[in-house]
Amino acid sequence: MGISILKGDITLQHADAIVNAANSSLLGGGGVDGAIHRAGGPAILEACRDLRASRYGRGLPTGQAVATTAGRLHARWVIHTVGPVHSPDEDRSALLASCYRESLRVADELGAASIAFPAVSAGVYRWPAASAAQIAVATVRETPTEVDDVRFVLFNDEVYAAFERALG
Ligand code: AR6
Repeated sequence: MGISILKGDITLQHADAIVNAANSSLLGGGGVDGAIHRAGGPAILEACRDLRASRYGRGLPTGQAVATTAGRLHARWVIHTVGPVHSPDEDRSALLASCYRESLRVADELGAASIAFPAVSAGVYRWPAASAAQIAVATVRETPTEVDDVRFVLFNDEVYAAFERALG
């Protein structure tokens, strides 16, 4: 498996799966979530509503992942995962690691060969960039997967630099 980092907008990626840093409602939001829904169009929200009605009436729990259509994105699937809100009082890093592990598990189930991840929790959920990057890179390295192209697509310079350092 190859891991690469790129600077830019994840909605422009061509990949089998694009990961969304969603919230439990699965009904959209700001940040990368808003960008994915805007670029991918209404089919994604429709699929999320169906998931709410069928499997996730109480929302998608933090640390889990689920796939939908990618709508108009240059991808086959969007994999929605819910990162933890960073807390200064409680170590929630296992939940952040779970987002990457579960996304790869879903990608394997789908047969995805390539996947693009944003820096889950590193925006609205306030996770410090260095720690977010370290957890993301370490978890992907440790997770057995059939996905052979893993990309981290980072939107801002600070987060990109943190991933560069984490990758070594
Ligand atoms: N492409 C790649 N990365 C992006 C893009 C983009 N188009 N836009 C933002 N980022 P965030 P979170 C980066 O806030 O912290 C939403 O409202 C951003 O700079 O999108 O997990 C959800 O609905 C940051 O580095 O996600 C939830 O309510 C990273 O993506 C909540 O925010 C993650 O920032 C989730 O918060």
